[in-house]
Amino acid sequence: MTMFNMKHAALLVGYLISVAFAAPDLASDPNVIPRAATTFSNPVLWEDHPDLDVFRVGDVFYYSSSTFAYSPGAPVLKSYDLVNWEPVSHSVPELNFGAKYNLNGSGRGYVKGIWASSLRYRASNDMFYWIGCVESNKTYIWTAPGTSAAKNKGEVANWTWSSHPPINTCYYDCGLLIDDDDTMYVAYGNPRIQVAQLSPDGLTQVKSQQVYAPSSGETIEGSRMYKINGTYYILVTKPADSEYVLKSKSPFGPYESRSLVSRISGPLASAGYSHQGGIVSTPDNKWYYVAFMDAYPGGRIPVVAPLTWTADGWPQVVTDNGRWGSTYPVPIQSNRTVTSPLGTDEFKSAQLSHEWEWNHNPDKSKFMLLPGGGLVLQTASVTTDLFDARNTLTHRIIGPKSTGTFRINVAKMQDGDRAGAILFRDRSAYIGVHRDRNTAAIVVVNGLTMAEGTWATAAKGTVATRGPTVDNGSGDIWLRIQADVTPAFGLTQERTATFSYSADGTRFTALGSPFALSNSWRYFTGYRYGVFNFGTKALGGEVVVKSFAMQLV
Ligand SMILES: *[C@@H]1O[C@H](CO)[C@@H](O)[C@H](O)[C@H]1NC(C)=O
Ligand SMILES: *[C@@H]1O[C@H](CO)[C@@H](O)[C@H](O)[C@H]1NC(C)=O
Ligand SMILES: *[C@@H]1O[C@H](CO)[C@@H](O)[C@H](O)[C@H]1NC(C)=O
Ligand SMILES: *[C@@H]1O[C@H](CO)[C@@H](O)[C@H](O)[C@H]1NC(C)=O
Ligand SMILES: *[C@@H]1O[C@H](CO)[C@@H](O)[C@H](O)[C@H]1NC(C)=O
Ligand SMILES: CC(=O)N[C@H]1CO[C@H](CO)[C@@H](O)[C@@H]1O
Repeated sequence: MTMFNMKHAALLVGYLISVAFAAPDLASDPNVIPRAATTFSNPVLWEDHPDLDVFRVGDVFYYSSSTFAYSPGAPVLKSYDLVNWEPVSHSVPELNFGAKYNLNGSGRGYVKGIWASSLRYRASNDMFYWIGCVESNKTYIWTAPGTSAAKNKGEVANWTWSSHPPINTCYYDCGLLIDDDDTMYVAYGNPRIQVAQLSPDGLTQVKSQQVYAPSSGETIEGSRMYKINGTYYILVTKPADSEYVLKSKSPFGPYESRSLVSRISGPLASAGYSHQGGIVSTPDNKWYYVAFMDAYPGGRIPVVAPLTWTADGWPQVVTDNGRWGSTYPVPIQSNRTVTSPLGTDEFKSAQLSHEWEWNHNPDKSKFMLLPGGGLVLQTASVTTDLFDARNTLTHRIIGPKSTGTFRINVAKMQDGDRAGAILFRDRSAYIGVHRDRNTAAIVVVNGLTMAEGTWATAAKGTVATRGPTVDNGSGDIWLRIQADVTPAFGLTQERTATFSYSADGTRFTALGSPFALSNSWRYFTGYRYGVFNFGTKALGGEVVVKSFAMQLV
């Protein structure tokens, strides 16, 4: 690995492919996403982006996903072709759901926070609306005004989000619809589906009523609401294996129901069924279903398939002999592209990119981006429990197999500080640096676990392997995790991750034994790469995260 900026290199290569077609050696590089292909492969973005809501403004597709206690929450992804996606904003810049989301003494929010929520654009007031129920009590609303999206064919120059007073009822798993006449509706509920009509400003409820209940007594949820050619549709999922379409002439029903997919196999082996999702059309009126599939240990990842419509207005998924296709023709041949998730981030912008989310709301006084590049992480908590430490910064893992490499300067760590690169989830392990008195040693720690269900810390982890000391010269150390997040449902053998370190960024030395990745879905969020720094004795120490590189292997 070199410190050459791979992200820009990948972009440049992508552009060359799109205009000139690829030289064979470039086309075979797994880190270059081909831009001018005529087919795409599923999953479209092998990253954990569950509970998706997808829609289009002009030429731009948008995708919102759920993030639980990670902060900022509810990333907004952008695409020109439904295949290549880049996070460009977060609808919830700070989790304003209560003190526990700060992780500083009032409990913690792991697995709570943002579940299935909804994002739509309202052209009449040029505003994006995000809405989501948190902890079964309240529905939170954030809006981004003044985006000029309608005027600029979907492009948004300025995402500035502000919060509004919550609605004091839970729109569980909600889906927004902005009707042709500009009335706003929300479909929600489990297992009975309700539709609420909102006030003209979209910020309070006018009325709400039940519109559908499954006769079978099945659990259904994950509502997504549409109006297409004068007909109302609500898509709902039966977790975690099917999707139904509800259809009516009125937003308040009565709704008829049909299956869209039921236990459809493919496109990946040893994964769950593609199910919960939404539908979206291209400017030339071709329709697509974007669903997610459970693919633990990686999380829930998006897959795309074309739709056709019956003469009486029911959507049908185009399958590959009954299976979800591994490949389909690309929805749109666009000469515009988005930034690849692969490559190196040297933290050179004034703000963190939207690839990053903290484990909870961060202590903003304890990190800063340096003008010349680099992220300073001062210790923000004194604790012996990493799950209690503030300011752990996480990044989704791209699958099926990738490396995440942090270059960290540890010269200013203090006695008792712990910093490093973690595989962050409810069953975690890390390669890091433990500074005790004058010695900073490289260690692999495993066995950090939260108790399933309560998410209280069950074990704080132990040093499994001790490596060399690092206090050499500049104090830069490269810490690498290589993770295999290929889905492994029903397999007795768990996927593993390995750890290595380097003093020069080129020659890496493995440390510790492979760490087995949990396939359980209960924590919902899949494994992430993360970087952390906390004190066990006192505040005052710091590390500088100089770069993070993610590469497929
Ligand atoms: C973005 O929009 C916000 C709110 O409308 C405004 O305060 C801010 O100045 C805008 N920023 C830019 C760069 O236009
Ligand atoms: C909606 O109506 C238009 C015009 O009649 C038609 O071309 C299109 O196929 C219809 N779309 C759907 C999803 O039924
Ligand atoms: C991209 O396509 C658009 C519309 O087809 C065209 O106007 C534009 O010139 C193209 N841009 C490039 C860089 O090829
Ligand atoms: C917890 O963190 C938040 C946000 O950083 C801050 O406003 C609040 O004062 C902190 N509370 C305590 C008890 O430190
Ligand atoms: C630091 O120097 C010591 C002593 O020369 C050496 O044993 C150790 O491997 C070095 N650490 C790294 C990370 O290179
Ligand atoms: C955060 C919060 O207020 N949670 C409450 C939501 O409602 C349930 C029961 O209705 C309470 O138990 C929670 O404390």
